[in-house]
Amino acid sequence: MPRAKKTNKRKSKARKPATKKSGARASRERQGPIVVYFWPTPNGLKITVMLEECGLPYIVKPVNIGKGAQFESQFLEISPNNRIPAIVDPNGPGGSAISVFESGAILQYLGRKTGKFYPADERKRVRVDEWLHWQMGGLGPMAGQAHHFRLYAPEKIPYAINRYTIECRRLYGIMNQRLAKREFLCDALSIADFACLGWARRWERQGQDISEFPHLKRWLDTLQARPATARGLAVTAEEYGKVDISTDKDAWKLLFTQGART
Ligand SMILES: N[C@@H](CCC(=O)N[C@@H](CS)C(=O)NCC(=O)O)C(=O)O
Repeated sequence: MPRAKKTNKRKSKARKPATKKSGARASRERQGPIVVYFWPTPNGLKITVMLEECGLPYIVKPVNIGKGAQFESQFLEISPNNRIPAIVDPNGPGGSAISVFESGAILQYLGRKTGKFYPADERKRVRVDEWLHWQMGGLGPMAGQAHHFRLYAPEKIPYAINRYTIECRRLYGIMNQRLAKREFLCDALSIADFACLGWARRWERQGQDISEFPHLKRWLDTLQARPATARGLAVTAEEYGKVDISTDKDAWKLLFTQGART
C-alpha cells in the first residue's frame, strides 16, 4: 500500500519556472494548488488520475468516510451531498476560488480548465459526455450496489447479489463491444476513460470474470500502464485500511443507515 500523499511535490517542483514570472502566473502560484477532498475509492481516484494526467499541482485532504468526516460542516459547505470527491480550485474562473462536487462535474471542470482530455469540438465533446454520463448513471451506481450487496450487506440476499452482478456483467459487455474497435471509449483518451477506470479495475469485487471481456481487459492494462494514471491510482490516505466497512459496525452504520438532514 503506497504511503499517504499530502502534496504533489514532484509536480510542484517540476513546474517551478526558472525565469521571471508574468503577473498572472505569479498570482496563480501564490493562490496555491487545487485542494482535493479525497478518500481512495473509485470516485476519489478518478480525480487524482485526472490531476496527475493533466500535470496540475494538488494537495490531498483526506475525508475519512468510515469515521464520519464527510458530515463536518466545513466539508458540507463545498459538498452538500456528504460525498467525496470535491475540489477547491483557488484559481477558478476570473481568478478567484471555486469549489466543485460530484466527480463527473469535477472531471468536466478540470477538462475545460486545462483543455485536456475533454475535446472542445462539440461533436467530440458530446461523445465524451455520453460515456461520462453512462458511467455516472450506470456503471458507477450498479457497481457500487454490487460491492454493497456482495461485500458489505450483513445478510447475503441472493436476489440483490444477482441483480447487480448481472447488470454489471451487461455493462461490461457494452464497454467491451465499444472497445473492440477503438483504443479508448471515445476518439482519444478522455475523462470518460478516467471515470470508468475507477470502477472497472475492481471487476473482481463485482463478481466479474475479466477473461470474458478481452477488449476491456486490454483497455484496463493500457490505462494502468500509463505512469500518470498509475500515480493517480496510488494516492491513498494514512488512515485508509484501518477501518474495514464489512466488519466495523460503527463505519457500517455511518455509511449505510444515513437519515435525512432537513
Ligand atoms: N455521484 C457521486 C458519488 C460519490 C460517492 O458515492 N462517494 C462515496 C465514496 S465512493 C462517499 O463519499 N461516501 C460517503 C457516504 O456515503 O457518506 C460522485 O460521483 O461524486
